[in-house]
Amino acid sequence: MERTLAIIKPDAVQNGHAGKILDRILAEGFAVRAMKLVTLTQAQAEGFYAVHAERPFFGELTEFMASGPCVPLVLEREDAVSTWREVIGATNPADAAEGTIRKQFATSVGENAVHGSDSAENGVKEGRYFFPESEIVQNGAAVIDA
Ligand code: DAT
Ligand code: MG
Repeated sequence: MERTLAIIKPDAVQNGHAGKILDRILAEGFAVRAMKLVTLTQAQAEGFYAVHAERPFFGELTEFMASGPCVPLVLEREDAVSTWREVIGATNPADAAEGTIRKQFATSVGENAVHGSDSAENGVKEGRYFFPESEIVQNGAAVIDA
């Protein structure tokens, strides 16, 4: 089993899409191992996206991520990272395939509804950024076959 970190970003929460996105997560066979509603501080948003610190959009990105409540989730499934990346679609919603979450819910490249980790290693690392291991459940619902 592999873990990925998903975030339902502030635009999607604000626009009332969190429930629909959670339904999609479950329909795609992910087990939710941790979930919460939280408004990030600017410093927490900067820490999470530290890899993008030199990008021109870093300020815009981190201010957006701290602009309102978001929903980070630790998801588990076989091939969780690549499966979730497929379900969310391309970073820019203009390039996102039909049926992807970003195609359906993103408003712009900056405000693109959801996050997904880009590797199994980052999936674990990003999960720990939001949740201590004690808040990541190991029991509970079995993972549904895709
Ligand atoms: P992804 O979220 O698909 O992994 P990324 O890691 O390249 O994309 O970038 C992280 C976030 O930064 C992305 O979800 C939205 C924002 N971003 C990326 N490229 C951008 C751009 N050209 N202009 C504004 N925001 C951008
Ligand atoms: Mg990324």
